[in-house]
Amino acid sequence: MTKSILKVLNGEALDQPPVWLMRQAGRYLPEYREVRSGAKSFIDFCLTPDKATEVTLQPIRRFNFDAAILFADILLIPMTLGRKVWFETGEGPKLDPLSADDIAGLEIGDVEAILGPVGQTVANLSVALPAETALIGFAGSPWTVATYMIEGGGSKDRWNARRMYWQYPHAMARLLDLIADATIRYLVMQARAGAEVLKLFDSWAEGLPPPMFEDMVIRPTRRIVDGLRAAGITCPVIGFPKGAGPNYIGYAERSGVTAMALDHGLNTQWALDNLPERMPLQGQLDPAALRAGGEALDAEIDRIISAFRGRPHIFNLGHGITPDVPVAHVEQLVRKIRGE
Ligand code: 1CP
Repeated sequence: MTKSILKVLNGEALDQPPVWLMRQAGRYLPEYREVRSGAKSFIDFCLTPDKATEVTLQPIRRFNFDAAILFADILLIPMTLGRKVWFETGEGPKLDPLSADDIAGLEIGDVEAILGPVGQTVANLSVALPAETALIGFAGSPWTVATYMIEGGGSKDRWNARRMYWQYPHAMARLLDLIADATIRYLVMQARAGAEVLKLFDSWAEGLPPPMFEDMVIRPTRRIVDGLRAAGITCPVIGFPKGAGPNYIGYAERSGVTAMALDHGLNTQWALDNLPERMPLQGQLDPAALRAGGEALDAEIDRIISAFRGRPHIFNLGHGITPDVPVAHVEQLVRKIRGE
């Protein structure tokens, strides 16, 4: 039996799309909060295989999603470049901001040792998951990871990272290559441990002018996909250049990814008309519609399913599930998609 998500990623259009949700393991689940509260820190939580395995399995037990996504975070990679990362409660991720001068001194450390516990989590999951559930590994895309490294955390408009691209292009190119090369090793490790699909999150791909989108998003993504293929990894790769708008076209043509995740702001009809007909597409429910629930949620699910009918489509949100979503709304979504 081929898992439904793997069928779609192989180009099949199914009558009933497979479904999983970005950030499906997380604070909207009481059982997640329970495990989280027992962890020393968020990074420690990500690097404790038993805990990470448990919270990855929680949404599968409750909702029987068609895929599990490894519990980890895109901000583990800066640690392999010798940078400190910590999470402050209520404030999100913190890093020491990186200057152009700092970049010259960066080196890739022992990725397989530093992130070895994540490999162990993947190995645990590949044994523990039900036979029909696909296992998705992931990493942040180099541009998005670089924005957090340069800014020292989240930021409103990624000003320092954008400025560094224009002002210190060589430093920026070096940083993206280093992140990409560390990410290749990290994803190779995940694939060898049992991840069947790999996803690249480029959460800050929005608002970049064409040359920058090419250099900062498309090329580094291509470098990762080529590196994986050169290492013999054949898994499908889902790219998520969130907010890319019309830049999704060049991304589809040149990044080398197998499939693309679409954010909820992208016009569905435009996507169907402009993106390759055979390319599997994932998305694109507004997380706020899931929060709202009720008839509006049902109607929006119907719209999305009908729009993508006849095309290879995986149902998902256009961005991560929010902590305020009632569990009952997720149950409603799964029932609706499965016609139960
Ligand atoms: O205290 C908590 O429980 C923190 C919440 C949380 C969770 C559940 C964070 C902090 N990370 C995660 C897990 C996580 N992050 C996963 C696990 C698997 C799943 O999806 O269930 C994944 C895939 C991510 C990816 C991630 N982390 C992204 C890309 C996707 C997206 O949402 O855009 C980004 C940008 C991050 C950084 C991050 N991690 C956590 C926070 C608060 C942030 C900052 C987000 C921001 O800057 O707005």
